[in-house]
Amino acid sequence: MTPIITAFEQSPDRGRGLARDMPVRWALAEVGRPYEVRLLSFSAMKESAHRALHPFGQIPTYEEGDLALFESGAIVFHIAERHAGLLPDEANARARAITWMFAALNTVEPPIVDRGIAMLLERDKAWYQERLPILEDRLRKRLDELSSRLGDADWLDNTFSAGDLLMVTVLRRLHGSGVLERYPNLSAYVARGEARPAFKRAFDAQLAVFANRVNTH
Ligand SMILES: N[C@@H](CCC(=O)N[C@@H](CS)C(=O)NCC(=O)O)C(=O)O
Repeated sequence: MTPIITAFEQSPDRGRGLARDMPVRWALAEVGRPYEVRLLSFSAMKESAHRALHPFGQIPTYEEGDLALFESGAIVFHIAERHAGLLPDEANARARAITWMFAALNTVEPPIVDRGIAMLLERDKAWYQERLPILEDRLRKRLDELSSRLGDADWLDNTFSAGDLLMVTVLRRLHGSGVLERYPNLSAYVARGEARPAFKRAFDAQLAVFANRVNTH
């Protein structure tokens, strides 16, 4: 059965692959599974039909037969568990790869998103100039730690896994900020992820949605 995922009809990132359908598309491409996409407007996301699938009225969701999932990390985990290619077979290596999935979403993404939100939405607040250096420091600390753990390895734990897929996805949020460039090994790590054929297929698929929208409006 072909899974159906949801994505923005008009992504605010203008096709840069930052919306969270991107890791789901990438995971499906890595394991070689075709999928269908249901595009949603911002208002459709908040309607009850979609909220039945996603309690928070967001994208992405994943439907496969009578299974409906939300949360991009849980969806990537589901895909990785059901198909070969994203988690090692050996039990301990598999557990470590899953640990990196959580680390990406729970430990590395929050300081990236906090800084991004502050810069986007809080610039006009009286406390912005005081808060920004605090957020920058928190992010620097995390990236220092991640960079020193990665060292000159290609991937976080030997072979590419769903942990790398999510970590690269999270780090891509820093594109254009100048932050990633301070860490040559993390920049190279992200570039390595983006060079994977499955990443390119997923990226092109989400970009086509944006390009199609621009061309038809
Ligand atoms: N933790 C969720 C976050 C989902 C999320 O933030 N989705 C965004 C797009 S990347 C969204 O739907 N935003 C529109 C909204 O919240 O109204 C996940 O990883 O799936």
